[in-house]
Amino acid sequence: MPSDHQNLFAFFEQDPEAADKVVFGRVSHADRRGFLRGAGLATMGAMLGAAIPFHRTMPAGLVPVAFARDEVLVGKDGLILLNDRPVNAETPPHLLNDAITPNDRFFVRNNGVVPENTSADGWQLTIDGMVDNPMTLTIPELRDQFEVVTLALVIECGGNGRAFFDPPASGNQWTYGAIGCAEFTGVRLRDVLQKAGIKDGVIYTAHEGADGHLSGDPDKKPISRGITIEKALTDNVLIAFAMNGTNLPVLNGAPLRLVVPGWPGSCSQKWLTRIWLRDVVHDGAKMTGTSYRVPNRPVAPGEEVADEDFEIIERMPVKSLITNPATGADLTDRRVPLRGHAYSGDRSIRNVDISIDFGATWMSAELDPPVNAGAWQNWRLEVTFPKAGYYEVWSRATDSAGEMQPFAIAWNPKGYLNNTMHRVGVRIA
Ligand SMILES: Nc1nc2c(c(=O)[nH]1)N[C@H]1C(S)=C(S)[C@@H](COP(=O)(O)O)O[C@H]1N2
Ligand SMILES: [Mo]
Repeated sequence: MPSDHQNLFAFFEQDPEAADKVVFGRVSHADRRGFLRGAGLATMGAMLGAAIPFHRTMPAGLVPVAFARDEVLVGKDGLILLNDRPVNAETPPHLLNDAITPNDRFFVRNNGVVPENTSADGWQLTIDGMVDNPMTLTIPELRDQFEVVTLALVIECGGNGRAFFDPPASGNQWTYGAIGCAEFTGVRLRDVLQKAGIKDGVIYTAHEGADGHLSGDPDKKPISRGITIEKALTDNVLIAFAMNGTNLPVLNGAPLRLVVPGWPGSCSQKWLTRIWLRDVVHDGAKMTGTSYRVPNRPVAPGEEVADEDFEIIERMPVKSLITNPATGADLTDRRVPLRGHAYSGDRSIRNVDISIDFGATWMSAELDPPVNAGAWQNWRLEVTFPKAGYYEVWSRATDSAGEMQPFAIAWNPKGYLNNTMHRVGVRIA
């Protein structure tokens, strides 16, 4: 497949013949004279889970919408596919209404190709680099040799909210849903590194996973990021082998991943095979250049910024989400139970304020404490809209350091860290 195509739909537009081969690979060309039949029809029907009554008028080269989405989002429910190669899919905010995000609603951000083998049997994690005792551990060894903990932890992509940048920033056009908070079970990265023995002079970790580069070149890695050793030694950074009480989904890094709450999702290496310690800032794939970096000073929208003026993103900013009601909802009851979450990297949330009058007045929401550091905090507020009409609900969180969500985006060239207030539009009948 050409690497520049955005998704199967675009692929069909660009090169219907090639796309046809990829999608209907098991059907020989001679079998398909303009419409599906025989084995091709049966295969397609089986994949769709239903017969196709109008198969005679279904043109060759037409990819069923349902098929395109299901094929790449196995085990996911209601996610919006932004790209299928690599797979990138976000969760609409109203599907993030649960206190803990279920596995089938947890977003997917891949930079490369999912590894073929994601079985826990025989999976190995190597800890090396600047350590006294390099180690290779299986998942049962991790479980046996270290304390196993379960923590609710947020993972948010650094580019969440990029879709709202003007001028636009290239990259996945995430709106709100490149975020989730799940209960991860695993061992602390700190405990494993301490057992390996951290040598003097270590300043950074470096992470590697088993996924392949999009080019197919086995010598290239899709992504290899790291974190400061200080962050690595905090007590809620996990090497996780379970998510919400079950195996990690394949798309979310099965059988083993890092979870680095509060920092860009890219730090949370999936399909984890190696962590090495370094005495320099890690320079792996997507660590250098302008990847996951922002200017070290405020810049005007559209301003050119020299590469040396970028710095690595560490903690993620204060943010909130409205998860009920869904934007665009038509509501008949004027009393509406608003709900959502709020979070701020390495900090807690002090309060969440809600406006239903375009920011003229604000009401304080009821806010739960985090179940543990690194979890989002749930908030709720019942409001009564005064009369029928269109309203916007705005949410604005303030964190423990007093930082508050802004109204406007602090623009940066790569479209990271958009933490503007969440706005949801509703009509009251
Ligand atoms: N091995 C590997 N780990 C990875 C990635 C990847 O492409 N490969 N993507 C990273 C990015 S950019 C993000 S935002 C998170 C997303 O985690 P999720 O797909 O489980 O939601 O995984 C990170 N870990
Ligand atoms: Mo990301």
